[in-house]
Amino acid sequence: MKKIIFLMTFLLFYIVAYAGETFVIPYDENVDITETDKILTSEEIKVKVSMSRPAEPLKNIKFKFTFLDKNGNEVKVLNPLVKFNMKMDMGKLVFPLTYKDNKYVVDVILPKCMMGGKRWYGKLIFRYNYKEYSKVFLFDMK
Ligand SMILES: [Cu+2]
Repeated sequence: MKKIIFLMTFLLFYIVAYAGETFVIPYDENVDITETDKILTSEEIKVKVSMSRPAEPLKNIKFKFTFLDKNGNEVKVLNPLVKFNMKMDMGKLVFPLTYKDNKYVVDVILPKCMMGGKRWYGKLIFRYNYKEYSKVFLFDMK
């Protein structure tokens, strides 16, 4: 019995550690970067999102983010990171962004969906002017 409890506890810890965050949004063409770069807008800051295409599972995908203030000037942000997930939980996929040549970049390798799903969601999180922002975009894998 003790062994089983130990095993169950271990399994539970494993599941919790592996579980990612899902952030599914209804389809919105304005945030679909499958074919083209998009600009995610909000009152204070705009974010241009670029991706190397086509996006394929288990292959490197390069994401670039440019942050623009109200006047369209490029600005720096704090602690930018991007999370990825599908409708089903594909695990913890969190990547901090690196500032390079006036852009925030990250190279990502995403797993292959065992259920045959193609649609991925990205959640960009950063701080700007003492506020935390999060923006969700989506794309389909090839
Ligand atoms: Cu999946």
